[in-house]
Amino acid sequence: MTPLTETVAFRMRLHEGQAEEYRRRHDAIWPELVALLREAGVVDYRIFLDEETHALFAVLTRRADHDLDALPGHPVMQRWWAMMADIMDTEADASPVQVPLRQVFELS
Ligand code: RM4
Repeated sequence: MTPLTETVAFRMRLHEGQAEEYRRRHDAIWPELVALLREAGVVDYRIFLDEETHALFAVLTRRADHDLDALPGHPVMQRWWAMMADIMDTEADASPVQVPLRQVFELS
């Protein structure tokens, strides 16, 4: 049977000294961004910080029929990325630099 969800992970990088600010902004995440992520198929999304290296590890479970590939073109996503760009490593278009992570173990 085809699974209904899939979990992916990726790494981003926070600027040094911005942990509290990153937390603060995510505690106040815009309802319209939450709605957008949910509508695109995000079921569960967690971001962990390695305080030593400032690496952010995102673990995201999405519906197998998700529409996340359309997010970079969405104005709400673009506004969020522009707002976050001062505290994260970003690409030229202000999206965060995202390095995919390879799963090497699973117990579910
Ligand atoms: C992150 C970053 C990601 C976004 C989350 C909600 O800091 O901007 O791209 O998915 O916030």
